[in-house]
Amino acid sequence: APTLKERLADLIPAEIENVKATRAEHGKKSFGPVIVDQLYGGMRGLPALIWDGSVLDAEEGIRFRGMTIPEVQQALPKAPWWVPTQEQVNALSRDWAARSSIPSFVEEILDRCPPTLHPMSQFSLAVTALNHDSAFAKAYAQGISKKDYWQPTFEDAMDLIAKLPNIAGRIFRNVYGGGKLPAIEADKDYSYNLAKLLGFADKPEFVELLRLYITIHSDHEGGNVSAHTGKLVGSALSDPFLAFGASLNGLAGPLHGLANQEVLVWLRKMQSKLGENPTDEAVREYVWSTLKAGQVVPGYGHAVLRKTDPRYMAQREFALKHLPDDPMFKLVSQVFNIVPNVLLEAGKAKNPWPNVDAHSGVLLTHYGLDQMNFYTVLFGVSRAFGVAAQLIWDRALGAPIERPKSYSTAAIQKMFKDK
Ligand code: FCX
Repeated sequence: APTLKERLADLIPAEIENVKATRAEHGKKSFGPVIVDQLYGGMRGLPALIWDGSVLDAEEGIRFRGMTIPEVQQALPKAPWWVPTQEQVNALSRDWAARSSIPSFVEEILDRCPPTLHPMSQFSLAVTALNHDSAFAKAYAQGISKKDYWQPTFEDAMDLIAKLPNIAGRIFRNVYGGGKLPAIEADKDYSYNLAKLLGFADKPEFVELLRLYITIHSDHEGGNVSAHTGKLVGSALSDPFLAFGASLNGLAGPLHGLANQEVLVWLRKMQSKLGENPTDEAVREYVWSTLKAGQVVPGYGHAVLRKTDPRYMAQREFALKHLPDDPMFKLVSQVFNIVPNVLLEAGKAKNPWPNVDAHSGVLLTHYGLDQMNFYTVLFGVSRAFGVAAQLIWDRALGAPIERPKSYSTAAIQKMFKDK
């Protein structure tokens, strides 16, 4: 059975031809007009990127290489991302374990961070510092040919993914205690090892949760802030560590990945204000008070989705199966019944439905991982899979440096003066 790298080496030549043929046949075709509002409106809906790992449909949600989340769960009951056979899963797990240690200077950087520095900032520092040993940066300095870029990119991508549990585990223990980091086990899968480094390996249900968590957070097509940032920075031929470090800084924003932390903070505040078992009316008023204070309801709304996020539903199903009576899950469900109506009534949000972040924190809390400002680190570990995969493809297919055109307001006024 081929390794992941051998499989890629097989696929790349045909994909290069596929892209060539697609461009030859469709390269000059238009997607329709670009309107001025899209320049002012955060490029919403602007067709601008190629991203092969996953595609997001506004109604249906995410598909990974054509598969919905339930289909992925069906195909891979233990949901270890790509690999079809158990033998290949094991080989990949062993490969990641062998690559998992981080340089001692990176350990020192983390150990010197004050525990008050947000875990995401620590995470980004450490990932950026891994560029010290980048195979791509080294090969580039030695004059590697463009057609071979993907190979050291692949090595860096695998190193990146492999080293994240040790980085995340070290940050977790430095900030919240829990003693010395245990060793990664080469005969166990990635999620088990991540759980172990966080101190949760004795909870099989938590390990199962991490498998689901990592899969559903791994990729959400190319236009979201973390994915696009990684692709953009990678397009300058910055190596995968520099590119993914930049992704993490975007993921750390409250409108993106930090929302999972914000949701828990918001729920906790609600609990302390309203007490246990609040009435629907009290919750409704609390939601309104958030909106009236000029704040967003975290975990609700989406730039692309217009239905309940299937990533939310997958987590809800997990909760219904494993923790139906958890009081915080009950509150999350109650909020699910109330917030969409309030957002519709308020009339601003284009999508009143919950996204992935509305549910993840309550599951982690249930198993004792209640350190809320660590949550986005887990999102970041997961997102590495999607970003790293696209970085490999971008280098394999010779993606050029990104350079969209910007305009000044004066230029727009002049351009459309008499139109
Ligand atoms: N609560 C209150 N107001 C909301 C809202 C929410 N949950 N969602 C959108 N709105 C508001 C916007 O703030 C905007 O107000 P404005 O006209 O005064 O500027 C208006 O509704 C229209 O925004 P809309 O087009 O619907 O949404 P955007 O594409 O601009 O933004 C996000 C999408 C996700 C950023 C937005 O819905 C939001 O802020 N949600 C809360 C934060 C969150 O959950 N983020 C995580 C998203 C995601 F899944 C992830 O990346 O992890």
